[in-house]
Amino acid sequence: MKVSFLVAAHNEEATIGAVLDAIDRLDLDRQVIVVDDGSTDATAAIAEGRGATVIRQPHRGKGAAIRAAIPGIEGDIAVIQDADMEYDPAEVPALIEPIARGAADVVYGSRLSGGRPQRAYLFWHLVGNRFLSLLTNVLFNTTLSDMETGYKAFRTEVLRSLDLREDDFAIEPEITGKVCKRKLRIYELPISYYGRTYAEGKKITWRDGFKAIWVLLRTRAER
Ligand SMILES: Nc1nc2c(ncn2[C@@H]2O[C@H](COP(=O)(O)OP(=O)(O)O)[C@@H](O)[C@H]2O)c(=O)[nH]1
Ligand SMILES: [Mg+2]
Repeated sequence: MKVSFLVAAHNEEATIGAVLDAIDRLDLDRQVIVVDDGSTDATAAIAEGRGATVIRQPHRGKGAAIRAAIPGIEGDIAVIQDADMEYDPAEVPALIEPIARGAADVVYGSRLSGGRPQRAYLFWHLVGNRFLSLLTNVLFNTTLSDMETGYKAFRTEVLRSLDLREDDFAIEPEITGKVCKRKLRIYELPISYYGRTYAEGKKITWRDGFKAIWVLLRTRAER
């Protein structure tokens, strides 16, 4: 089975090389698609130097970047991989295992189910992530612990069929709402989280949290 890594990257020159090197160390048949939208640093050049397929586009956000990667997927399984080393590629083989085995359509790597190293920080992010997961569970009658996680793996056909529209971080609630609505087999398993601070380049903000509420409600209400 081939695995396609979809890497949205905006000004991640400090970490993109380490992320791609970590993917390189995996014993997996794989493809790496980096979407650099409007970085003003060496992100794209570093990714090209590592042999990744690089798509460049004007700055629109993580959602636009993930969507731009989808048409080029060659793998049977697609994994969203952040470019910032908050999520360790060494955990991807475990993440995709339920899909490879045919048990799951979608697997979420959870930072909030315990059992793996988690950086202790950003109290209001934890509250926000718990709240958004609770809202997801109430709206869609499911039991996810971390709907905002950056580690989401899919059977490629499933990802292709989601008809994603969001350009920014709202892609996370849009994906979650749509996979829940489709009654797909969703699994989650614990992953590590090497969280970074805003000073280290984190980009998601409280505004994205409020927008996530709206996108979950809207997705629930759509036909
Ligand atoms: N291409 C692209 N990637 C982005 C953009 N904003 C964030 N990303 C990437 O999305 C990933 C997650 O961003 P981050 O700020 O760490 O958010 P968090 O991990 O959800 O808190 C990282 O790989 C970022 O480089 C963007 O505007 N364009
Ligand atoms: Mg991050």
